[in-house]
Amino acid sequence: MLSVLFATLSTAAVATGHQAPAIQGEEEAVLTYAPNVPPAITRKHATKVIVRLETNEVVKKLADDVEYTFWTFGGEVPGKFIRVREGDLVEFHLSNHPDSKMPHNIDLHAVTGPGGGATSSFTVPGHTSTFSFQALNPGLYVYHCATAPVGMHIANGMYGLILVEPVEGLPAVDREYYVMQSEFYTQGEYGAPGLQPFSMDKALSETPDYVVFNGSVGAMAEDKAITANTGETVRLYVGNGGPNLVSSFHVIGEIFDNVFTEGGTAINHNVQTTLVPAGGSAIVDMKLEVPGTFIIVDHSIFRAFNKGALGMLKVKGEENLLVYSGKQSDAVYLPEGGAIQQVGGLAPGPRIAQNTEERIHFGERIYKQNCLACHQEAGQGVENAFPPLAQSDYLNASIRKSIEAVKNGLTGKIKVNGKTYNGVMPALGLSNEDIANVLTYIYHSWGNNKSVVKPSDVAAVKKKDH
Ligand code: HEC
Ligand SMILES: [Cu+2]
Repeated sequence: MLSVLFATLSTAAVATGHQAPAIQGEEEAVLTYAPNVPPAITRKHATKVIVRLETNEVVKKLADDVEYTFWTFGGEVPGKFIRVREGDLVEFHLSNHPDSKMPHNIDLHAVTGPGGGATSSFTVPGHTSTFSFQALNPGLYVYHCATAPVGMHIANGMYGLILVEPVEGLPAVDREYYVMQSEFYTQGEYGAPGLQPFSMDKALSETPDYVVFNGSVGAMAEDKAITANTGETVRLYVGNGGPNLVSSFHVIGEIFDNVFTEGGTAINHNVQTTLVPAGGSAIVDMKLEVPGTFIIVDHSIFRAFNKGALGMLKVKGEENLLVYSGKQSDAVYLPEGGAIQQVGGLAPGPRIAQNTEERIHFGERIYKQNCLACHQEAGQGVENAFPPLAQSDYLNASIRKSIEAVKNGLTGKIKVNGKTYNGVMPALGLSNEDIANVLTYIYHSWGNNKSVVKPSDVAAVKKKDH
């Protein structure tokens, strides 16, 4: 009787495929920047894989003459590619560079566990967090930062891919590449030169100025195109960081022989365009029969020719006139150049609070979007890193000093409720109206003194040039 029960139990465990295999040895993960992919895994057992990833905030090129302050996993967008095997125990070390202004964390969709690792990996600047997980399910998974305001961390570039190879491996191919789509929301229109700040308004209305592959316009085009030879099979690990748009992923002039739909186990064949959800993936294989330049696009086509979602696969080799005899020309596919045209009038300004109640209400939203990540949900702060706003003697002593902190940022030693802080609070570039609202909200929360701050009070405090 007992043995029957045992037999049933162990069959059930095998059937789910989720029982923990024995872990043998350990190794350091090889991580790569797009469009490169770490080498295929050849070992036949599960091991402990140590992954070390650093978050840092860097100014880089978004398009010709356009720069952006990217928040990154590893200094580039997308973040480094991670490759492990089903059953591996992943020991994850997330370090946040001391120069970062923001705390960051990581939610890996390959993790089975609350938040995908987010809470366990919350890391303030100059710290390292460690957590472990077992890669139970094979597939291609997105990872991203999930620190509030989550949308902003993702919009600024915090995403990448982790491949969990199935135990039996993936079908062999000749070349593999890493392609990740995402959007950027800038205050200027597409192509407006200079360092472009993030636009929360455009992010909320899901109207990006840029839709790109691998972090910037042209990152995978012309001399940076991915390459192959005729007769080879190429595999693309395709991810979509979003934050908002779904990608209609397509390679002009090719047909995907295999698509691991949504990065999972089911394989579809002979696919022209595959949907890649925001926060999702696909693996596509194609055999290359003829030479030429194959244009990689999001087939929501204005994004390709007017917002940057255009890459190239350059294939070298002998013509195969049986497969394709026509006169080839890239010209018809080349970007139609230029910036997108100006349509419509100016965006309406932010809503103006008419009374204290509205000020508190609007201010709560500003708090959640801009302050919560550091000062926390109930204004309690983070020990030794971010001072409390709840019952803060610093805050309650002087409206002017609080305005100064938010308007101009704050550095150097300050004392809050008897404890010394010596951190950096960034100037967040909020309008006078928003600063008045957020401070009024804070003064009316968590036992503070219920002061009301007006936009005219904020205007009266001098703005520092940075
Ligand atoms: C990136 C983290 C970060 C963000 C985001 C942030 N702060 Fe701060 N804040 C700090 C740090 C660090 C200090 C202490 C600076 C120092 O040591 O000089 C601080 C200090 C303050 C102080 C004065 C000290 C106190 O506790 O009373 C106020 C007021 C304040 N912040 C309000 C805000 C408001 C309002 C927002 C959102 C609009 C905000 N902060 C966003 C990190 C942050
Ligand atoms: Cu982040």
